Amino acid sequence: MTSLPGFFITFEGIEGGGKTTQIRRVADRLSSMGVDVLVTREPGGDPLAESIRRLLLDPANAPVAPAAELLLYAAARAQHVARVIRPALESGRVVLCDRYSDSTDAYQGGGRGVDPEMLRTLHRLATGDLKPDLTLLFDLDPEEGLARIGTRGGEKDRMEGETLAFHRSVREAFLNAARREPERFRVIDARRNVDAVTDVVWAEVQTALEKWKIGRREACP
Ligand code: T5A
Repeated sequence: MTSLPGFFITFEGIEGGGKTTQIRRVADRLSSMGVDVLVTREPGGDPLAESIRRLLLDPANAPVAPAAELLLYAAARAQHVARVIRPALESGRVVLCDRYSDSTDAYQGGGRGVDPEMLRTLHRLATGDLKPDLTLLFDLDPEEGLARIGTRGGEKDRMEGETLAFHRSVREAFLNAARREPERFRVIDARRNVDAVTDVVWAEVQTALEKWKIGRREACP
């Protein structure tokens, strides 16, 4: 949990879980209520980090050595946290981030088999141990998620082109993370239709923000 004045929510899950759709809906609702909200994403969210994103997702760059992949995701995050996320939280904004360090644990840890201790060290370096206040994990079968991505058309990016076994390991790693930190994670059943998912997501966000506002009032009566 961050000790900064703002509130940090991350949206996580396998490909096609619907994070991007839901983050936009939450941002629209919060903005219409007058909440100062920042929407951002990983890898990306800053010009340098967006350049790294293009390198990472370009299928023409396959195969990428696992260590190179890990370090590029970490480099993008270090820049994003320092230049975008931390300043926004310091100024009291609500930050909605499409993927964050749990994606590294799931994809590079669960998917590629990078040692968890190594991941913890890199997170400390890249984020200064900045953790989300709330993480919404959009969970569904990878076959279904990849089928959704397929209906969008266009070329698959480098990660989407990984095997089904890889995506299954990633999903399992996300679910394990949620089991380890139940106070931070909320697992959302992403198989439901978009509006039904929004209802659940919105309820979770409202509850978390209410607690945050009460905490702020108690800190500065
Ligand atoms: N990565 C990322 C790492 O390996 N390590 C890291 O540290 C980080 C940060 C990022 C890639 O990088 C990897 C993970 C990823 O592979 P990306 O383009 O950001 O790449 O990929 P995603 O985050 O997976 O984003 P997508 O936009 O592709 O997928 P979303 O956000 O899960 O889904 P969304 O909302 O775009 O929806 C996908 C499709 O499904 C439909 C939508 O209309 C859309 O067509 N849809 C639904 N259909 C039916 N029912 C619902 N409930 C639906 N919700 C959405």
